Amino acid sequence: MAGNVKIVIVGCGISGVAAAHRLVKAGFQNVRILEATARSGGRIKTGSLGDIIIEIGANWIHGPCEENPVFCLARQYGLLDPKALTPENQAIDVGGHPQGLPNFFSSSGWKLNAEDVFPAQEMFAELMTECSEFQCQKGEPCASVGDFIRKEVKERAAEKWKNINPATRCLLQCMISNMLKAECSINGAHSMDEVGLGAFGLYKSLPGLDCTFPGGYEGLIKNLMSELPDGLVTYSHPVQCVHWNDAKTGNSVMVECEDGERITADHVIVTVPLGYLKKHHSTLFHPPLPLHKLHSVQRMGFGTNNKIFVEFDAPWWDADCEIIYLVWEDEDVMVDQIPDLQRSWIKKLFGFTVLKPTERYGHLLCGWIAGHESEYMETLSEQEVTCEITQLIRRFTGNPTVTPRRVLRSQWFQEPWTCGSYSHLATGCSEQDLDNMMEPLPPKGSNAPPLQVLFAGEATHSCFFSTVHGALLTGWREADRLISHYPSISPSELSKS
Ligand code: 6YU
Repeated sequence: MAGNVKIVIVGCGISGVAAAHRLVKAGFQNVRILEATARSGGRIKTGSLGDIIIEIGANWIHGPCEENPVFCLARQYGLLDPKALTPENQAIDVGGHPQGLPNFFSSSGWKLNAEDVFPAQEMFAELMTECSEFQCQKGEPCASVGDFIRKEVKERAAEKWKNINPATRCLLQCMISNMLKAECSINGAHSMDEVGLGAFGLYKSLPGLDCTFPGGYEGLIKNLMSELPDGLVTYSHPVQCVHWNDAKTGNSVMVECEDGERITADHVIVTVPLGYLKKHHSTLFHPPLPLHKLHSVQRMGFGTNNKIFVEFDAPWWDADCEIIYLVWEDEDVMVDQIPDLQRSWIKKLFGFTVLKPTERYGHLLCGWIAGHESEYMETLSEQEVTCEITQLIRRFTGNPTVTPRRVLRSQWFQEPWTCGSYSHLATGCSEQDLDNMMEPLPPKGSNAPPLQVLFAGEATHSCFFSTVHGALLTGWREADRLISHYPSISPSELSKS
């Protein structure tokens, strides 16, 4: 029975691979993935800088613990360093925010004392926790996280920082701007003014100190793919339109590819990124998406977060430093948007993470830049980006001769099959939008054959959106939806896999 059911999966990122893996294991033999690019992995993309392995896309396993399926698979495939496997590592709970020993540099070329900026960090952390709690309380006081942070810092600083001298208070507000920019990178948003306060708490972090894949994140994809039948994926085969609810094709769905090929299937699982969906929904589905689903696609946020790798011959940061923050001393207004994009886009880069261990990575930093400033950066030549980065570092270190050896940046906004980095819940979003995102077509209440088109991908997970584990779980979710739709698959057929 399962062998006769034809399933097409659009997209070979982790959600598409996970769906195929689950279906094949359950005995479905007629599964095919159509992928627009020449590779699998999507936003999991491992690259290199000389001999050094770097991640162009997803970086960490967020919350590596028993509940995290990416951690469990990576452990099973032997892809992690021993430290990440320890119970101590799995028990550390950082609430999904950047950790690590920091260095702070200011735009006038001074290294700042951590104690001097600590009151700003402490207040910001307290406010971020409060932001996550509105979901339970309802009746949030502002529409966006950015508005709430600014309003609360102004009020609380008047009381809490009243004995701090004006120059230091000004610096603390500049530090708040820096942390807002860091949040833009974490949330994949242009500005925290665009991230909804009421729905902010829907995102759930898992315990465990974030860890990386020493041999590259793509090792996860390669291992999963090695357990799939050869030829299951057709590469460089973009899907142009999914025809559903078409009386002419009976109960089937018809997938029209860019090269003109037409493939009929009983079910199609669409895993394209939300950025792509926002741009192409009107041509990707025929008939168009139902209005409630379309409005959720439009309401949900999908922004850009890029990396700029910068390699040096020698470090200018402390030996134990894990994260470098760049604090602009003219930003006491607590903003995360740069008005003069063309001249000052680099101000959006909030800082660098230091790649460790040094024996593996040398003196390599990863800079983080989100938003429209990041999208503008993508339009510049590598030489222009290198020049800006060099000037930035010379300014913040006060060292006019420090020169990067190599620079390499990601360009996720220009990636035609992704159109950005990952999703967030924008202002006006609620739990209902995530429910709408994952709802199959035809929608509930229709008399048409059910489960014609199913939706997976990070932007369809109710609490782990924007992550690899979220995306993987949505692939499994949609595979399970189909598996339970065919209860006649006998246990013996299941055990054959
Ligand atoms: C994580 C991390 N990480 C950094 C950067 C990026 C992302 N993420 P895919 O896009 O993979 O697959 C779809 C496929 O469809 C693709 O191959 C297309 O080519 C194809 N396609 C499109 N159109 C098609 C068509 N028409 N026909 C055929 N095929 C088509 N996640 O866990 N750890 O460190 C990071 C990071 C720079 C860009 C990340 C990270 C996000 C993940 O990469 C991403 O979710 C999944 O890979 C998506 O898989 P997929 O299958 O859905 O799509 C408090 C709070 C705040 C909330 N946020 C906190 C979490 C922060 C998230 N962290 C991100 C940080 C980094 C650094």
